[in-house]
Amino acid sequence: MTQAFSSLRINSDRLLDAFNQLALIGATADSGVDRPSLSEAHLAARKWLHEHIEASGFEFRTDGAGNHSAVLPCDEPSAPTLILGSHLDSVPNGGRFDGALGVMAALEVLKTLRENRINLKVQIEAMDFTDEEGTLVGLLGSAALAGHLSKENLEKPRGGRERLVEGMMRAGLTEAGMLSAARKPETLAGYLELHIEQGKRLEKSGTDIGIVTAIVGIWSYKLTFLGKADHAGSTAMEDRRDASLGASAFTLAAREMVMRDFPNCVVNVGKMEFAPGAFNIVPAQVDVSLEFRSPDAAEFERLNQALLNLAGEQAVRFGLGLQTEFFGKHAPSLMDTDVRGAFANACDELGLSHMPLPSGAGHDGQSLADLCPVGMIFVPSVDGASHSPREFTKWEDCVNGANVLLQAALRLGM
Ligand code: HGY
Ligand code: MN
Ligand code: MN
Repeated sequence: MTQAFSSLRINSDRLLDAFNQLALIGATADSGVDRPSLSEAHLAARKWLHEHIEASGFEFRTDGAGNHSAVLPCDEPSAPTLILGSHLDSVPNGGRFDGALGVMAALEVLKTLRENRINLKVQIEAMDFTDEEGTLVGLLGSAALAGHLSKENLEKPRGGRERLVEGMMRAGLTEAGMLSAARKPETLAGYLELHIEQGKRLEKSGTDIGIVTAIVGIWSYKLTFLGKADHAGSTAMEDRRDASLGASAFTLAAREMVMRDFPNCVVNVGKMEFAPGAFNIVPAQVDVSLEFRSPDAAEFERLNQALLNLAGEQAVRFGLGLQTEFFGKHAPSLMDTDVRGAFANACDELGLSHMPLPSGAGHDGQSLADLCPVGMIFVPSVDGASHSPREFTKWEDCVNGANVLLQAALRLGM
């Protein structure tokens, strides 16, 4: 990369202005955002992004999966594309930095490259991927772009088929469109993402930038514990087949087992739905939303079997039936060493401290890691908070991340 560009920096005020405008869309009272994928709020954010991209003078692009992007072409029309991106959808009642910072920083990099008339060897694209958070399917847009999305994923989405269909209708998307959004690997030069860490390691160590080494794999299930509805007052305790007992005992036992036997994995029960669901009815059915994560592909089979065995044991213990529905898996993926090197080199150039970090969060890069070189950087999360309105990253750290993204794009794109 020519030395001339090593002093190039993004425009912090312009990035902050765009970031703050976006944060108003779907904003919650406590400075978070509530923009589940393809919800009205998320589509309003996408409408704003579309208008902002065109008002900024870039070509706007969207595909069958609803991914939105700005394109800065290079002189060679047949050159591959370097994608910089993240996602504008949020978890319910989430934070305003998760995903949004990466999309806006990517767009700011394009603005900086263009106003400095820098012609790269690659097209460069700033991307907002659909449903990164998995309130519908999970990594939906990036999986579609990578050609990994299956009909099965759309027929049995972890967020429920009805919600997916409603979202697709709202957004004007079709299954056929989603399943035909794949890009040819040879058209992709790589994928870079700036993201908040969503943990405490950078803050605790006083490090400016995390250079991601690997992204964790994620498997999801719905476990259904089946008992018998009965009168909550007149049914003797010993006569009850109470589905809540199996669900609760499983949740506690799963946590203990993972902490004891799978120390580098995590397990989460994010939701329990009781039916019929009334004060005075013994629960007949409890649906448990189960997710578990490991950085090691081989470990998943062992963890999967151990958790299903545990669910079966708790069902038997309380005289319950058990049904399991598997919602698919995202494999763990290693980040590209050359991309990691470009990030490290950029940090050194910028005088920013950095450390290698595995990601306990899933990200769109894991959809693309088998197609092209993928890399991610993290910036510190205050108190490690994320997936909560408490999510916060200091603006100076956001700017640092955007400048590392810019300098890495120059190194990889020249
Ligand atoms: O759930 C995750 O790991 C990410 O925030 N989608
Ligand atoms: Mn995210
Ligand atoms: Mn997230």
